[in-house]
Amino acid sequence: MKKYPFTTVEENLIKLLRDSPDVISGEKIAQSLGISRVAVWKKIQKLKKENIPIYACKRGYSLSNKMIFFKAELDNMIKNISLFEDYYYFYETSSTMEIAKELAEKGKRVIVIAEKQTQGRGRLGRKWESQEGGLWFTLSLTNSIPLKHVFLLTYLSAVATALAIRDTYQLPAKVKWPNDVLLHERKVAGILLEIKAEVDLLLYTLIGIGVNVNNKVTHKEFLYPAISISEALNKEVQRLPLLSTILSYFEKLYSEKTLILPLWKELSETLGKWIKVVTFGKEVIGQAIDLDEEGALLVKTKEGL
Ligand code: BT5
Repeated sequence: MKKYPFTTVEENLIKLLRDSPDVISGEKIAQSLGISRVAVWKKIQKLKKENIPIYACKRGYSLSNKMIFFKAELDNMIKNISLFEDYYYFYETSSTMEIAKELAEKGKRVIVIAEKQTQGRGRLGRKWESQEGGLWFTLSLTNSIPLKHVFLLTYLSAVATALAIRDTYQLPAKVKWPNDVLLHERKVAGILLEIKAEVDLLLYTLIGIGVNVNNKVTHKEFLYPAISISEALNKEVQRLPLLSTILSYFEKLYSEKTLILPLWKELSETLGKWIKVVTFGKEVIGQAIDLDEEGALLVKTKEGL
């Protein structure tokens, strides 16, 4: 499996298209990159085959999605993180959970990032819309943490994501039980935890994090109203600072697990509210009052706690 899909020439070609405000001719590209026009044409055909949205017209080429992570940026990001040994980046894939699972099966602790997922998933077989412009990634951990503490990783990831959104964009992100991050009472990010365990031994954990950044979220059929960072700020934003900040909070909280639940409570949109918890075949209505030390939500109902 390749960790980065583009060669240096392809990256330079993408950068050229990204930074050009207008269509750019094949001749100009050839000159800038120091390659022949035939070579430019071949590269463009290859990138189009990989679903990079390059459009061709009589006057030349343009790129419709300007959001692509470059190798040097990702190399730099991974250098500052010790929990994960490497990254894998895809322009388009089924789901980063699938790739991360394949790598975790081989014992790899990695970060898998994609610009676009064709089969992005949520919990309980739900669909996760993952168009270009968002931040979609999965972390695979093979470290042994006791199975009974695994639940903490969902809280940890939600807190890391909310804090990173606050730091990076100065937006008042909050956490909602059990796995959401909200902005202005709408869902801006979701966390998906998947594990493989044998009896009480944890083999690996996959943590999927999806943040609506520059992607559009207009779908009315979502369970909960959604929002993106760019919608909240009314402009497109950089995603790399967000990714790096999520990872550094992740690492910090992973090594100081006692901070996780207090921080979650501080950032919580849920505690104190009247809520309806829908579980398998059962609904509980009451006031959310606290989390217990195992992460369960304590709800005060007419019948008691
Ligand atoms: C989640 O599930 O919130 C977990 C989302 C995890 C996504 C990441 S992206 C990287 C990694 N790779 C994957 O394939 N998944 C992970 P859940 O609580 O079950 O919420 C799913 C529900 O949210 C759906 O049924 C929709 O109603 C709604 N939804 C779908 N896409 C959304 C989006 N982009 N923004 C907000 N809500 C969305």
